[in-house]
Amino acid sequence: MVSGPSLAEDAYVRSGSEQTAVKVLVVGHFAVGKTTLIGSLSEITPLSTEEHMTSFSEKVDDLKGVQGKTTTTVALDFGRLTLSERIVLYLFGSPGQQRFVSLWDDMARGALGALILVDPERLADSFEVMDLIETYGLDFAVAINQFDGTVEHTTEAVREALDLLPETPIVTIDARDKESSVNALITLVRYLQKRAALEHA
Ligand SMILES: Nc1nc2c(ncn2[C@@H]2O[C@H](COP(=O)(O)OP(=O)(O)O)[C@@H](O)[C@H]2O)c(=O)[nH]1
Ligand SMILES: [Mg+2]
Repeated sequence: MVSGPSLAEDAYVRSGSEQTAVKVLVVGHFAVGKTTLIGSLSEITPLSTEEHMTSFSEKVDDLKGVQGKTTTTVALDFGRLTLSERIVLYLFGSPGQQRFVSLWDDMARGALGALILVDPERLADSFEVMDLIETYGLDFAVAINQFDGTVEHTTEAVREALDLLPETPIVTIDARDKESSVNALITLVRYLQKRAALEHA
C-alpha cells in the first residue's frame, strides 16, 4: 500500500526498522523557552546554535520583559525523544521571527506538525509564528510556558487571543520540566494521529 506521510503508516521508516522517525518542529518567539524545552527532554545532547548575544542582536531581538537572557538562537535546536517502541521524534527548534523564513522552508519540509510555545505575558509576540505556521500549513498544538510569577491564564483566554480552532490542543507546561515537556509532545502526537486517521478514513 502506498500512502503519504502519516503516523499510522510506514513513511519515514528505514527498511527493516520497526520505528517511525517523526519530524516535529518546536517553534515560538524569542525567549519563549524552545531551547529549554528541547534541552529538558532530549535523549541526545541537544545541538544548539545558541550564541552569546552581541549588541547587534540586542537591537534586533526585543529584550523587553525578558530577564537573564544573554544568548540568542541564531539558527536552530535539535533533539530526539523516543515516545514508544514505534515512534521516535526528531525535534527541530526554530525561531518564529519572519527574518528566519528561509530556514523555515527547509524545516517545514517533511515535518508532521509543530508544537508552538507561547508566553502568556507576551501573546502578541506569537502572531508572527502563527502566521508562519499558517503559511506552511502545519498541524499544531499550543504549549503555554508558564514562567514563574506569571498569572495563570486560562487556556480559553489563550485560544481566543490567538484565534485557535476549538479542536486545537492547548497544554500548560514548565519547559524546564521533562515530564511536562514530554506530555506536551504526546498531546501533539495524539492530535496528529487523530488528524491522520481522519484524513485516511
Ligand atoms: N522560570 C522559567 N524560566 C524559563 C522557562 N522556560 C524557559 N525559561 C528561561 O527563559 C529564558 C529563555 O528561554 P530559551 O529556552 O532560551 O528561549 P528560546 O529563545 O525560545 O530558545 C531562559 O533564561 C530560560 O532559562 C520556564 O518554564 N520557567
Ligand atoms: Mg533558543
